[in-house]
Amino acid sequence: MLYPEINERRGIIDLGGAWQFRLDDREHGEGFADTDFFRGSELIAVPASYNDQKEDIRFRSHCGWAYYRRTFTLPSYLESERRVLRFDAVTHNAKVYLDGQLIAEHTGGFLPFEIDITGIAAGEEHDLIVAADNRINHSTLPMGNEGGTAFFGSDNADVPSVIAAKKHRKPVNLPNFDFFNYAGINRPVRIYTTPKAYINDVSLVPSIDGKKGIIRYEIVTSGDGETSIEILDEDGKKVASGSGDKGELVIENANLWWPYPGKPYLYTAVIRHGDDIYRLETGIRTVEVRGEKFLINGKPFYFKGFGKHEDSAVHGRGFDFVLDMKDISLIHWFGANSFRTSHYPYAEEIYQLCDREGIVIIDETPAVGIGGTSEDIYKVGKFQQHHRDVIKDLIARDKNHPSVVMWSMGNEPDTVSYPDSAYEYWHSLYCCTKPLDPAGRPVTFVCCQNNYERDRITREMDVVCINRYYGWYNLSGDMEAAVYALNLELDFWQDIGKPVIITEYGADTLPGFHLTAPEMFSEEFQKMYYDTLNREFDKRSFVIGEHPWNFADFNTIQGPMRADGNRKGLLTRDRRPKMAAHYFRERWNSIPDFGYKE
Ligand code: BDP
Repeated sequence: MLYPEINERRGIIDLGGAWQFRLDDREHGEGFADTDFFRGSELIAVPASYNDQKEDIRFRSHCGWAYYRRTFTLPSYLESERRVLRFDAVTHNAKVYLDGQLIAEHTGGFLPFEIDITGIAAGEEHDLIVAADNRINHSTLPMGNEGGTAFFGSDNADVPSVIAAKKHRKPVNLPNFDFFNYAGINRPVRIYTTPKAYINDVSLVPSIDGKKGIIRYEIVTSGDGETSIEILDEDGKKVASGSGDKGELVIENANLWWPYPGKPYLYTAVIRHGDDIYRLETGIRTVEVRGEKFLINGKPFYFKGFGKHEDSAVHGRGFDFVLDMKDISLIHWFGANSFRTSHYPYAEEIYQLCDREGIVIIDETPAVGIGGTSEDIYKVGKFQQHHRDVIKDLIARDKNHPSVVMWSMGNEPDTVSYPDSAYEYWHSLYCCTKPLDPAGRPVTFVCCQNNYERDRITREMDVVCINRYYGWYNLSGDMEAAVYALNLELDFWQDIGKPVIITEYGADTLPGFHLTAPEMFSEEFQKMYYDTLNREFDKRSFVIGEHPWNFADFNTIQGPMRADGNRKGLLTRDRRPKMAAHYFRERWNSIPDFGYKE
């Protein structure tokens, strides 16, 4: 799906601002149909999560539908244009009503959906209502822990009074994941226009042949017209062109896209169909897994970076472009080169920034928390088709970004309780993910600390991505034992012969808590923890990346294991460095992006 663009033939109307808003505790009663429904409403900012915008606990603890409403008038000069209403993300499930009619339903809270509204009159006022459902369960991604406990919850005791109280509880969301279940219209809502015959989709697949850059293209259009494509260099000079909806373009002496501090060179593809025009930035670079290496443009790359979150004060998980800009600046400050969109697809704007700033992305689906049941989740869960749809939509959205180098199908599913079911599930998902990407990027999923001998599927991924908490959740505080255990496990992975990225490791740390003898939660411990483990990773040539968990502190559900959220950030939630941030800055600035461990 193409990102909306303003140009000589396309326009955008932004529907952000203060919307009317009401929480509704009823099962989707379509309560808004009653004329009084919005009379008791409040105002809420769009785009943003609704949870932290008000001083009322109901906004944080809400479980169910929330309704948004606004009116808008389409300018009459748009009469002859095709008009599309686009939601970048409504979390998690959405229903959209225009002038009282249900015009769309969408499942999943982190990817865009759009509705052609050319049929509605220009020059007149229209009534738009969006219902957003934040409930999570065994059919949603991320997954809720139906009838169980929240991640790190304590109410799982076999105590009759607790069991009875749980039955009396009013509906609550029990996330089987460790981040706050921020909800609502989290990303922009826009109407964009195109001519009636238009460009629907574009795929650009780069490759390199000696000094030549090659771009294979495919353009999907609707309506009559001539289709063409031109490639412009950074000075606006045409370097290749083609016509028709498919073909191959050759750029002599091509400039390649390199991660920063190399130059992330971007060409602009100018696509035309009939009267329509669309411009897409594109980079020429290749990605390949060979033996124990991950190659970008044929050279072995070392991932220095983070697991992240879209999370900030007040906005929650709402789109925050200033924060994105700041985070990119901090990534450069660290001397890092990459991050994973843990644990869901991020807003499109940050991928565009990464294309320009030369930051490498591992792009993850919202499939987090698959498990948490006493029965086989792959048999009792009803998430399978949705998981496939989400992968398809994620790749369709992000396939053209040079910054995206690998797809992560999910984070920390249960792969050991029922290893055969897990194998069948993830193996078949892997097989159907591969062909969806015209560029054939590597595919992985991220495995939790588990019985790696029993886990049959992690070892089959193109890159083995493992989250490991030796010294924190395991062998807590005992770094000597942690190192011993880590090495036993690394010996196992060495024999597998694939590249391994440590996609998470970390220690909760309270900023300003200092100790002379480093113990858990102190800034000294966090630094010592990382330094100790990094020394071991450095000895292993097949460990091709380190992503500490987490870039910054982030919000979670309340619970006995979380005081004001997850504190494993190298930065505080407001982006101030802890001691370990300075440590990583020094380390990463002395590690090359390419050829480390050669
Ligand atoms: C891992 C999860 C991550 C958590 C982290 C932690 O992938 O989402 O936040 O552990 O516990 O299990 O800090």
